[in-house]
Formats: sequence, structure tokens, C-alpha cells
Amino acid sequence: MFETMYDAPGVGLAAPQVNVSKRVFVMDVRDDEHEPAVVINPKIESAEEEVELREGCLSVPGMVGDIIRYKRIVVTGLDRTGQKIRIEGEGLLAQCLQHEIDHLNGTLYIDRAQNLRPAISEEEKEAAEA
Ligand code: GNR
Ligand code: NI
Repeated sequence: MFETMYDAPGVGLAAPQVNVSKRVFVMDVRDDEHEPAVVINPKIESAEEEVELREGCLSVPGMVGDIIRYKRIVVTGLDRTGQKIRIEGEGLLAQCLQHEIDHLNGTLYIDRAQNLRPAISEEEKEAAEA
């Protein structure tokens, strides 16, 4: 399967997805504000405001669904050197943090998502509209 997160079109990857039973994940939302991060033993300190978001998962290829997530969250944990870190974020960052922490707890978005459906690629969408 994947050897690094960049082998797949993902923004995050949790250890259990690659058969490592440890509470650790990597994340790179690929925007200008946020550096890639390794987070060990993450803990959600606070979370606020629920929103329904479209979500997919590398462990459930080709599907998407709608799931209720918190809009903003604060997560603490350790970085790859064992230093304490605190990540505060919203948008895709907040969604990804919740998704990866779910993986560590054995939960997949499909356990809670509504309207689970095949993901349609941009090419397929264009073809359908043509
Ligand atoms: O690549 C991924 N995209 C994504 C999009 C919306 C919400 C969560 C994610 S995480 C996912 C990669 C993955 O499955 N990580 O566990
Ligand atoms: Ni996932």
C-alpha cells in the first residue's frame, strides 16, 4: 500500500491505516499557513460549533459522505521530538484533526456519515454536464 502520505492524495494519515497500532498521525493540509505535522497521543482540548462537511478516507477508496464535525478545535499532543504541541484550527485543518483522531479510536467516517455515495471525479462531472 502506501509508504508515505504523499503516495496518496491525502491530507492526513493515521498509523492504524498502515497497520501500526500507535496513537500517531501525520498531517499536511497543504496551505501556506500550516506546516506538515506529526502528532503523537493527540487530545482534543476544546471544540466548538457543529457543521456538516463532505468527507472521504483513503481507507474507504472512491466514496464520500456527509458528516457532522466541529468547525474549530484545539488539539494538544507531542511532536516527533517529544515536545508538547498545541494545534488550533478551523476548516480543513479542524476536519482533518478530527478524522485522524477518529482513526486512532477505531472509528471511520462511514460509521457516522449520511448519504454515503461514490465519489465523482472532476472529469466525470464534466462529462456528465457536457
Ligand atoms: O485525504 C483525506 N482527505 C480528507 C478530506 C476531508 C476530510 C478528511 C480527510 S482525511 C483524508 C485522508 C485520510 O483518510 N486520512 O485518514
Ligand atoms: Ni482516513
